[in-house]
This record gives sequence, C-alpha cells and structure tokens, in this order.
Amino acid sequence: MSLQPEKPRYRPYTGAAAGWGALRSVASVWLDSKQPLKNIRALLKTNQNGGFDCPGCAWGDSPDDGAVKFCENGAKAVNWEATRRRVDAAFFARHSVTQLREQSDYWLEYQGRLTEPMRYDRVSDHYLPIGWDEAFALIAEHLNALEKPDQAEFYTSGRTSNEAAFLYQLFVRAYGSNNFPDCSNMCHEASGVALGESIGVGKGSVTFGDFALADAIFVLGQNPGTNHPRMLEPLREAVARGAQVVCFNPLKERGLERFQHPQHALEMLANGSAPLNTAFFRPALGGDMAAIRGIAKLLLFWEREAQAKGNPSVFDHAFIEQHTRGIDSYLATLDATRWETIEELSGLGLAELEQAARIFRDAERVIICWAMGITQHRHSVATIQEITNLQLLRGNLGKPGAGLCPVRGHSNVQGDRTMGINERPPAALLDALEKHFGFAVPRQSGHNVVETIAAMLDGRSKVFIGLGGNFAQATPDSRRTHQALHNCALTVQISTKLNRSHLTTGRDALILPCLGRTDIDHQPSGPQAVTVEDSFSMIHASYGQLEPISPLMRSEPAIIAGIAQATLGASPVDWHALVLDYARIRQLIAEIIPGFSDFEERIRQPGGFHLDNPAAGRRWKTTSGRANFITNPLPADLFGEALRDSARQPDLILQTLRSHDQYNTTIYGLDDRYRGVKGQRRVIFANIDDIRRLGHEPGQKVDIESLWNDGVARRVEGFTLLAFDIPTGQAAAYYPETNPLVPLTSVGIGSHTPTSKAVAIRLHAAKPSPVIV
Ligand SMILES: Nc1nc2c(c(=O)[nH]1)N[C@H]1C(S)=C(S)[C@@H](COP(=O)(O)OP(=O)(O)OC[C@H]3O[C@@H](n4cnc5c(=O)[nH]c(N)nc54)[C@H](O)[C@@H]3O)O[C@H]1N2
Ligand SMILES: Nc1nc2c(c(=O)[nH]1)N[C@H]1C(S)=C(S)[C@@H](COP(=O)(O)OP(=O)(O)OC[C@H]3O[C@@H](n4cnc5c(=O)[nH]c(N)nc54)[C@H](O)[C@@H]3O)O[C@H]1N2
Ligand SMILES: [Mo]
Repeated sequence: MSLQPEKPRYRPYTGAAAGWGALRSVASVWLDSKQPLKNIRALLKTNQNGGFDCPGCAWGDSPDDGAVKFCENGAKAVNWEATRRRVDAAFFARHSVTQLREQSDYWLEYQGRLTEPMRYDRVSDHYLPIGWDEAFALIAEHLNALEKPDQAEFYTSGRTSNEAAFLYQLFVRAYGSNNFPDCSNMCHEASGVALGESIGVGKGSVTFGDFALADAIFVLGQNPGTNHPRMLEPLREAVARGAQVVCFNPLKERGLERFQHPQHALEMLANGSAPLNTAFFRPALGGDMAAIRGIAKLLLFWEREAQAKGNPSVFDHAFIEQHTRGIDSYLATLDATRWETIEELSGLGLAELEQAARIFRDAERVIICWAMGITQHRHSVATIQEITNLQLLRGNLGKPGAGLCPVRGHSNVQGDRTMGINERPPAALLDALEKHFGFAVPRQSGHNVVETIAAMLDGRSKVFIGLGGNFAQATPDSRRTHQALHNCALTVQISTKLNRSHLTTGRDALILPCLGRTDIDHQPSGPQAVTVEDSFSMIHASYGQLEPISPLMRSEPAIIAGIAQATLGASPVDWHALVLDYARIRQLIAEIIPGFSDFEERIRQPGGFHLDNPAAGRRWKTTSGRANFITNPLPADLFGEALRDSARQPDLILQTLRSHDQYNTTIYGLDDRYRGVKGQRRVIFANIDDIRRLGHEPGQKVDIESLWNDGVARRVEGFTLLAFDIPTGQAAAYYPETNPLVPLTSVGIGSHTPTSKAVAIRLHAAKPSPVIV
C-alpha cells in the first residue's frame, strides 16, 4: 500500500468474499508495516490462548484449539497498530497543527505510532514535548478549577480493556461525574436499551456454539464480509449443512453472497466459492421493523389456521405462557396493522415477506443477528423490540441454537459497559462502589455523546478527555463537533495513532501516547495481561506480543492512574499500587462487578469464561419478571416531525457506511473491493434511475446537502456519483467523510444514537473546478 492512490476506478466486483483478494489486500498492508516478519509471528497469536485479543471487531472465537483465528481485516488492524513508524517530537517540530489539518485522515494515521506525550503550544501552533508528570499536573489543574465536576466530559472508545475501563469509571466517579459519552452511544446503544426492557439484559443471548445448531440465521443490517469477516465461516457452514441464512440488506453486499475460505486451499485453488445465504431481501432504509411485523402477522395467521384445523401450533405456547408478558396487546397490534402499511414501510412485497416468514416458521431454532443497519435509525429501539417479539412467539430464546445476537463493533465495547462506562449507571453499581470505597459517587445521569457535544458547544462543559477513539470524526455534525472541541479549555487525547481529534484542540491540548493490544505491557510485577469481553459475553485475557517502540509510551491503566493521583490527591484508592500488577485491578472488579468472582483464576482457563446471561437461562431481570412483548407503533417516517412540514423534500435518503479498507475513522486504504471502488472515498452510490431523474450523470461530481429543521446549513462537496445496485430513493456514502451531514439533533428515540443510516439529502451539481491552462 502506498500513499499514492491508484487512479480512481469503479468496476463492479465479481469475485467471492475473502479468498485471494483478501490475501492480496493483507499483503500490501503487511509489507508496509516496516516489520512484516515480526508481525506475522504476532498475527499467529491473534485470539489464541496466551496471545492477544484481535483489536478488530468483537466477533467471538471458535473454541477449537489451533484454529487460525484472524481474518483479512483483523490482519490489517494488527499491522496498522504494530508499525515502527513514529510520530514523535521531531515529527511535530516539522509540521504545524494548521499544516496537519490539511492532510487526509488516511495520511494522518499512516504516519505511525504516537511515541511521547505532547502539549499544544498556541503561539507556535506546534505540539511540543511535555513530561508525564507535568501533563498529569496540567489535567489536574484544569479539572480542579472547574466549578463542578459535570463540566468535564470523559469519552471512551471500545478498544479500552476491562482493567482500564474499570479504573477510568472509578476515577471519574470519585472525581464526581457520570459524564461517560462512549462509542456505544453511536453504535449498539439501541440494542442495550431495547433488550434491557424486553428481556432484562442489554446483551446478546447466544454463544459461538449456537451458530452450529441453528436451523436458520437471520442477518439484518450488517455487512460481515467487511466488518466481521470471521462470521462468514459459521454462515458458510450453516448453508453447507442445509440451514437457512436469510439476509435483510438494501445492498447486495458481496460479503453476504459468496465466500472463499482462505484456509481451505482447495476452494481457493479451484477458485470455487461457497454460497453464504439462502434468501436475500432488500428492504427500504429503516424498513426492517415493518418487515418483522409482517412476518409476525403471517405467523399469527398460520397459528389461527393450525388451531382451526387442529394442526400443531406455530407459536410456542408453553414458553409464552410460562415466560412472557404482554402477548395479547402485541397480537391485537398485529391484527390492527394493515398489509398496505407493512408493504409501504418495509419496501418488500407480501410474497417476499411470506418467503421469509415460512423460513422462520419452519426452523426449530433461529438466531437473529443485527448491526448498524438496524441500530442507527430513529426507531431502532422499537425495531429491536419487534425482533425480540418475533423470537418470543416461537420460544427462540434461551434454547440451544436460537437467540438474539446484536453483533458488537469494537473489540471490547461490550466489556466497557460491563465495567461501568455508562452515563446512566445502574444503581447497584453505584451502591457497590460507595460501599467498597467509602466515598459518595454522583447519582444523577451524565452526558451521552450528543449531550456532550451540545454541552461543549454552549460552554457548559470545558474539559474533554478521550480514552481512545477519534471523537472529532466519529461523531455527527462534524463542523459543530469541531467547534465544540475548540470551545474547551482543555482537550486530552489518550491514543495510539495520530488523528483529527488531536488537531481539533481546546485552548490547551494534550496527546498522551498509549500502548495498544499488540504491545507488551511491562510493569514492575512483569508483563501484564488485560481482559476483554466479546459479543458472546466470553471474557478472556490478552497478552501483548511486541516490544513497544518507545519507552515513553504508557499503558492506559498507568495513564488513568496518573491522572487520578494528580487530580484527587489523597484518596481511598492507591492508584499507583493497582498498576504495579493488574491482578489487583481484577481483584477489585471481582469484588464489585457481578459475575467476576474468581476472575483471576478463571481467565487462566483456555478460552476464558462465559459471563452469565440470565436471559439465556430464561431468567428475566425485567420489571415484570418475564420477557416482555413490547408493542410499539410502526414509524410514520424516518424523520419524525423534523421534515414533515418542510417545503423542501429530500432527493434521496442517505445511509453512511464503512468501506472495506477502513476501521471506523481509521482509513487503511482507498479501495472498497467488494463494491468495486478503487483509489477513492469521496463517492456516493445511487440508483441509475435516480441519477437520471435528478438530472445528473454517473461519474459526475456533486455536492451533498442535508435537510433538517434547525436552520443550520450542512454540506459536503465534490463527491463522485456512482451508479450502483441500490433500491431507488436510497443513497450510500462513506463515514466519516459524510458526518458533516448528520444533524446533531437527529437521534434515535430512547437511544440518542445519531441516525447515521437515514439522512435526508439533496444533490447539487458541483461547480466545475477552474480549468488551468
Ligand atoms: N474492518 C472493519 N471491521 C469493523 C469496523 C470497521 O470499520 N472496519 N467497525 C466495527 C464497528 S465499531 C462496528 S459497529 C461494526 C459495524 O458493522 P456493520 O453494521 O456491518 O457496518 P456498516 O458499514 O455501518 O454496515 C451497515 C450495513 O447495514 C446495511 N443497512 C443500512 N441501513 C439499513 C437498513 O435500514 N436496513 C437493513 N436491513 N440494512 C441496512 C448497509 O447496507 C450495510 O450493509 O463493525 C466493526 N468491525
Ligand atoms: N456517520 C457515521 N458515523 C459513525 C458511524 C457510522 O456508521 N456512520 N459508526 C459509529 C460507530 S458504530 C462507532 S463504534 C464510532 C467509532 O468511534 P471511535 O471509537 O471514537 O473511533 P475509531 O475510529 O474507532 O478511533 C480510532 C482511533 O482510536 C485510537 N486507538 C486505536 N487503538 C487504541 C487503543 O488501544 N487505545 C487507545 N487509547 N486508543 C486507540 C487511535 O488513535 C485511532 O486513531 O463511530 C460512529 N460514527
Ligand atoms: Mo461501533
């Protein structure tokens, strides 16, 4: 891979997912890391016992020993972190912050690892080196100068280990705030909220082994070929053994269609590939809730038919009777919902819904998986509760081979929540902290991501600390978010690599370089393990494998301890002692977080241990003590009141998604192999009929404007229109380039998640660039 992009090209992809194309793509990133051999050794330790947890996605591992447990995109993530390129004091001396802002996100992260603490100097517009103790003292000074602790914001991204997350929440609560915006607010928040109300636990109910037992696997709003490649293997196996794999996605994602297994030499040599799905449905954006309701309505129809004819029931009456509440009102709503409404909102015809419903009905055990195509809409919580209702009708919860599976994003985003990174913390956690440490912790809710941005924008919050991530780019409404960060008195970024958040500074700003998952974490008691939790609630240890490239980098726990010690002074917690040996942090976790007793012993078991999920054992921690059928109205439209009276109607509805060569805001390359795009990212996919209807031509440059009712102009410029196999009325473009279009106040009901998968847009022919003669 080089920084010189190939000539931009666009040609639909015809190969299978993974396979040779994946190997080529990995090889280019690999050779570029400056230490290819070491990284190959490291890679073989990915997700193995005694190795490190892949810093890529949160998909769980096969319990089989010896299996190769990494994928193309995991390999890229490892190499990206394990580079020997350095962003050090000399680098910052060469480049002013203003100059760096001119560079692309791709260029910025490509420069290498951050190796020493730096402080922004406004006079010279450069970052200058600062000692760790001075940096901690500066943070303490700012935090202690605030009128109240709630004027500071403490962001977390989901790579943070359990140990670091636990220390972070302990420090922030001891300091006096619950302001924990985190990446989950933009990601699976809706899953947590919906499942919490429906089944009493905001997590998925299945484990890896369930996939081998399922008769049908439904995959909704997810692109595993790119974002969870290790999931392709169980899907392929399911199809091979005759199970059904049913996809709902407006885009015919290549990674959901065919799969070539990199570890099956024959399949690759023969250039054969295995099918990945048995049925594929292409709903309207946000149409899944109506589609699920249609399936449930058909089940009810068949149930009545069975009763009339004396045939076996379609519903699992024993389960419903013993374990659920609220079915009557749900069935009444199914009767009251008209087929016309279902077809219109879902974008699917009755025949398609019937096909899906038959597969669902005929499967004894069904797993339903979903990701951002479901969670980043206005009515995501309602959609996930509708999915849950469907599963409850047939008792597809708490039995082998069946259940609910929100496929999580960041490798430890689920664990961070378990550790208490939560702006609306459960009372039991706060009680346990107070009882154990003897200090009062704040009880009022803190800020989530969009509340944090609003508070910084209007000056209510003045200090921002980011434990990982790239707040400036990952959040919506980029221009306003950048302004919000600029308004701060202090911004602190604890990071592995340079990104735009380091260049979007407060009046004072710090970069604190930390160790990543691949680095050996040396502490006085020896190299440390950290722990993580995957999508299946498996907790296991991760041991870094590579010598850190700079002695000045510190571990996340050490950095948090440094900030805590400087800010709180005398405190009942001996922060530094905890960092000498992370087993001491795990001891505290074992004492405070339910389910972690004998933590230290249990992570020594190969594969780690499973955190009990009451719903998977049909124990319901809901207010009713049962699993709840929750009846929500179907959404009247994707935008609520916001655009209803608007004189200006959108040209298209835009979803913002990931390309194959990115990890969130980290851009590894400019190709999107499975969608046929090469050498470019500023593209927008649309249906040829829409392109023509709107008076444009494929290949033309357009500016994109989004519509909202708050009088703020939102626009991005110079995007190439690509004719794509996408339903009419829809468009798709990459995140983060299109984040300036996502309005801060367009959020999910009950989840507050930015509606990144439904943005009302208009297209304008871009002004031709001046011809230089
Ligand atoms: N390589 C790589 N791996 C990653 C990431 C990465 O960026 N790169 N990111 C990680 C993170 S944090 C996350 S959260 C996950 C994200 O994993 P995904 O959720 O797979 O990510 P997106 O690219 O946002 O893809 C959304 C998919 O939903 C579809 N979709 C959009 N709207 C709708 C809708 O209304 N209905 C339906 N049925 N489908 C819809 C889109 O067409 C697309 O296929 O991946 C994780 N893993
Ligand atoms: N429009 C739109 N916006 C979205 C989304 C979308 O689909 N569309 N998806 C949303 C989702 S699902 C998510 S999860 C968020 C992601 O939001 P974030 O988690 O904030 O973003 P990332 O791009 O994952 O963060 C990358 C940075 O993390 C730092 N980093 C990497 N590894 C480590 C580590 O081990 N420790 C520390 N301290 N730092 C590290 C590096 O400096 C790197 O530059 O974005 C959201 N934003
Ligand atoms: Mo995510």
